[in-house]
Amino acid sequence: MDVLTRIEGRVGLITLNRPAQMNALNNALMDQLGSALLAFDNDPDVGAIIVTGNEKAFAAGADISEMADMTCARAMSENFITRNWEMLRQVRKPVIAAVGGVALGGGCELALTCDIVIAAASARFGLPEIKLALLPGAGGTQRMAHAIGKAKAMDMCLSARMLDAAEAERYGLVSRVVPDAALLEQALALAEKIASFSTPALVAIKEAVNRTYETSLTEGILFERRALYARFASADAREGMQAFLQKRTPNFTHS
Ligand code: CO8
Repeated sequence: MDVLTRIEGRVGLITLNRPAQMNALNNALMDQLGSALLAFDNDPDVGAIIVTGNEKAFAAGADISEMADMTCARAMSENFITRNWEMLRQVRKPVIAAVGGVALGGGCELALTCDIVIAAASARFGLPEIKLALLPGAGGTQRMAHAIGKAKAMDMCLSARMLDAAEAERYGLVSRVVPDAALLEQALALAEKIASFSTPALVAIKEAVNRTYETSLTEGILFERRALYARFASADAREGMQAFLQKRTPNFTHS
């Protein structure tokens, strides 16, 4: 299998598993990744999802051997990239990328598609497609510019400059940098914490934050407000507020 899955507590863990190819993303891997993500998204016992690789590579980008003979006509007729990448956007629960080693090209775009990126101290991020006379094709030009601003995104895309983990954290691409050996443990701790909260509230927050990329401030604020009002119809919000007032731990039923 190119993708391994397991559940720890309320966390769905997905490990990319093509170590000999630095986890290069071919269609088979991406199809399995999409299926694994959707399965966890639909599993009521899972509250958060982690995508990770190994210590050398989160993923070194699109599989160049699969792409080398690609033609424009085939890319269009096979719906190259769109086919299995659009699935990632359908995932409603929080997804954490735990990045060790390189996240390059499509691998960097995969991390950018996740909701939170946590990086090992030795992780590196890059969009080196220019070296192949290509360009990012899974949202990298857009999401990187949103994540770190135009100047640095242009630098990465045009010069193939790589960021180390500390730079990536400083620029806002990564939310936490942890020692290499602690990556999975820290990612699981973060995911467990997130998954302990009310799943419908997490889904509402993810949807609202993502609105910022799609809409004006006025519309986004309206969207957020309606989402908050809807929370007042939920058992979990009632329980969360009662538990606070009664000085006890809330017992969320994810409803
Ligand atoms: N595709 C296919 N095979 C790869 C890839 C890749 N992207 N990256 C590494 N490999 C393979 C190597 O060919 C090598 O195989 P073998 O042992 O059979 O020769 C093996 O993995 C180990 O690689 P290296 O020997 O090169 O290991 P190094 O430690 O010297 O270097 C690097 C590691 C820096 C990761 C180097 O391999 C590298 O630069 N790889 C290419 C990175 C790259 O250019 N990525 C961008 C690809 S284009 C892209 O992602 C477009 C995105 C489009 C959307 C996504 C669609 C899925």
